[in-house]
Amino acid sequence: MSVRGVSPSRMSGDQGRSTGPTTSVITKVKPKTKRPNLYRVLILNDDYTPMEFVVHVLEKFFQKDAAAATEIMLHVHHHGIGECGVFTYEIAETKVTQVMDFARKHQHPLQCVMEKK
Ligand code: TYC
Repeated sequence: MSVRGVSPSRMSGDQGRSTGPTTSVITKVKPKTKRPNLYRVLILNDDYTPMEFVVHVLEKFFQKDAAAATEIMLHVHHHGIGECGVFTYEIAETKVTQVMDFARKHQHPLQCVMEKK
């Protein structure tokens, strides 16, 4: 021990840096990619919206070809509900709004909703 507890090496300008044995802190780098929350966009059956209109919606807003759109429309017609696609929150919300606005503009009661996967 030296003057007032300061070791001799620190009295000559080492600014408090260690003069002793080297120690190391090992840090683990965690890969930080997170999977986004995903949402299903669904359409609901009703008694009034024409089948051709639903097929058109699936082609226009969900990039389905005629065969895929017809298959989804018939599934909804027979089972009451069906999936148009799976998207991140903002995209799903946009699709729902686009479909609801388009249906209202054409005075059809078609309903479109999203649900968390
Ligand atoms: N059920 C409608 C009819 O018979 C057709 C239809 C299908 C409506 C799917 C909505 O999401 C729907 N005209």
